[in-house]
Amino acid sequence: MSRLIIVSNRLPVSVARQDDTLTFQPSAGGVATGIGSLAQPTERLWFGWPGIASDRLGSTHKHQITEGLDEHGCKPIFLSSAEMRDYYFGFANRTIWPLFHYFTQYTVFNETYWRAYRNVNEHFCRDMLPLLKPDDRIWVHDYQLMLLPEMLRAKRPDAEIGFFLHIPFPSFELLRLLPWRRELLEGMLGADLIGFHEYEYVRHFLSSVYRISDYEPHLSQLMVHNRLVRVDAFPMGIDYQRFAESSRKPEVLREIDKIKPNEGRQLIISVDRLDYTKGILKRLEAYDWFLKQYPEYRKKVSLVVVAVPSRTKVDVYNELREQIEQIVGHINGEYGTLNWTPISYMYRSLPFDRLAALYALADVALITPLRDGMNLVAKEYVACQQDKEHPGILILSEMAGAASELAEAVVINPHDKEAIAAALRQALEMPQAERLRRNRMMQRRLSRYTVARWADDFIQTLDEVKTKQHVHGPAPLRGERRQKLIHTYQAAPQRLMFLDYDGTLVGFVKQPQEARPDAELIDTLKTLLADPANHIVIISGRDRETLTHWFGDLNITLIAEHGAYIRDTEGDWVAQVNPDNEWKEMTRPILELYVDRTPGAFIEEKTFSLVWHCRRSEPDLADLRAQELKDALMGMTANLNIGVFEGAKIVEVKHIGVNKGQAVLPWISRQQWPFIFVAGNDYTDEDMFGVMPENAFTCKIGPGPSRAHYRLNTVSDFRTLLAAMAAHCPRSET
Ligand code: ADQ
Repeated sequence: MSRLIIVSNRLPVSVARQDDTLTFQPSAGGVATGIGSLAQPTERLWFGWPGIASDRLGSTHKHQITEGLDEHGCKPIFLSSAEMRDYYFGFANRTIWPLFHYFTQYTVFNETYWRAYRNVNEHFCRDMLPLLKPDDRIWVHDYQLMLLPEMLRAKRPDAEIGFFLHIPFPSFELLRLLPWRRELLEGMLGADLIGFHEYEYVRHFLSSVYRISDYEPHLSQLMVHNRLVRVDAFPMGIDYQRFAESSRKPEVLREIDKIKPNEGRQLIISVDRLDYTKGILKRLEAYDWFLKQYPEYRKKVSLVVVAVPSRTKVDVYNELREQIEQIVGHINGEYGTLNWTPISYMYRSLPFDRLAALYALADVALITPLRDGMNLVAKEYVACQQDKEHPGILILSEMAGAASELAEAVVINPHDKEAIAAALRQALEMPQAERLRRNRMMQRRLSRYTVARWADDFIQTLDEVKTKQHVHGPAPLRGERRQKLIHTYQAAPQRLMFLDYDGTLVGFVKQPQEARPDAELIDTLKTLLADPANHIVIISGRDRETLTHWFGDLNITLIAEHGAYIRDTEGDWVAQVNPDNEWKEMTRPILELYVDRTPGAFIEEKTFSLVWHCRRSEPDLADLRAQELKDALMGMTANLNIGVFEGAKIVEVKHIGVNKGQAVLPWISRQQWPFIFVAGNDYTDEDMFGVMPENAFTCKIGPGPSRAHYRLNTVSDFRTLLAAMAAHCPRSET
């Protein structure tokens, strides 16, 4: 059975050192609980930082830590204090965290932090590789390790890799601020399945991929170097049973007795890590406003604020702590009396029993993050409302991922102190039956989609993606297949090769005229042509002038405009159909209209076709306009001898008798070729693949469905293959 490999910044076991003694303390975080109760029990191995900087450890300690963690199924990634400073407190928590939570004012762009982040991701990759087995499933977690999926993929192309982001994914407008945005996206796209808490984040991610990378998502799926990648929402749940049943535990009941407020006073709680994203300051301001606006509630309510210390090595967190303490002091000073303190403040982590007691006792939970990937506290609080006599009610920020699942809470905008004050009043006054009704609906949902279901769902979907990847599509041209091709090439006394140009021999550029062949390509072609056994045809959508200019000096056959013109090795260009171009004058005004309406679009004119390009335009607008243009052209060309085709960022109107399939037929039927090789990357090349005899090696360059038998991922892969063929030519052997 395959193992499950979990990777996260921290291990679920904390290692502490007192003098020379090491202690290992397992912590039941959400992910660990979910994985621990997977429906399908699997062998597990967890990689992460053990919690002590490696420069404080000698080799004996490291050895002891490795052995101690082994018993918990964990493998340590030892990181030094400098690595933690720049990678974790630097790039992860001073760059990604604030930016992804829309706090641009706290976002630091620092090259040193970025380098450390990349290096630490590489460090994880390096340490993991020797311990991985071929059929392991790897699940990488969170914003500290966004580059890791691609790094692992580079070394293990067939690995099954999932990635889950626990924080929000921001809109493109935010992500574009980041100088390393492309690297982060490419890093995540190394995974087969990318999960987020909410569909909103899926949408943002796909829209950024569309705008920043070269991949085009379709309905939450995209092809990355011929690998199907799925992106989906998996809202993380909680261990519902544990929280729902907690108030029956004697330890929790004892805690409840200890902290119960005075009879008749309602208890409001606020529980979070001390983080600016949680909106604690705004919450306190709103409480202040509430006491001012509704003085009748003074002495009738108490607010307990629990703030868990967090990232104390980052300045803004310390500043925030001071500000919170000041405002707590101010409110208590302003409204407090001898026997009433409006706010009790605790800056610490609480043991489970105490936390569960607080949840159970509180009449209202005031959870108002300014941004939050999910927010599990809100779910835990709802799960703990099992007392039918005194059910509590949740007030929740609409900016928390949890808000879409907890719609029966009193949902507020965390920046609107009037609304929060009004919500507090509404919650405190809410009749018991209404509280019960709302909680019941939320509890039903939370008890179904628990953290175990979440983990199961993710793993199952990951398996499905992996299965789907293997089902169809051209086979990768590597290993034995590649050897067979080279072997057939070597053995053949006559060889015929059809090579498309753009996207096959050279990569795409924004301006078509800039894609001229480089010296290396010309050299490879010359080497191949020096072998009299080779007959090479460059077959392109380009016009005659361009092809003559680029390849006119070579002893090569050229086919221009998708087969409209052919130039044999030494002859002139010969037209293959009669040019009848009246249709151009009819369709040109429509194409021009769509150029005017689409900034960045332009028209390319060829003898037998007109092409509308939108590669330089804003992608959503370009898609919309391409569809509109296609519809408009279809309507008017229905009775003419022309067709309308949509390709990669183009709409082309062309003479119907002209296509690459027709153009190559005479060569194929000329003789029995022991070796035919055809390479192309887009829809026009499919016509060639379709007419080839069974023994031909047809090769699609890049992602997407194809009639070709084989696939290479990139232009550079294809050029490496051409160079390998050239290496067997007579000229290179001398
Ligand atoms: P966090 O930002 O840490 O998590 P949250 O989801 O609320 O936020 O999880 C906090 C956890 O800490 C809860 O399980 C809670 O029980 C515990 N906790 C809170 N206060 C505590 C206290 N005083 N003592 C002990 N434990 C306490 C990040 C993202 C979230 C996302 C989670 C999970 O920021 O948006 O929901 O990961 O993906």
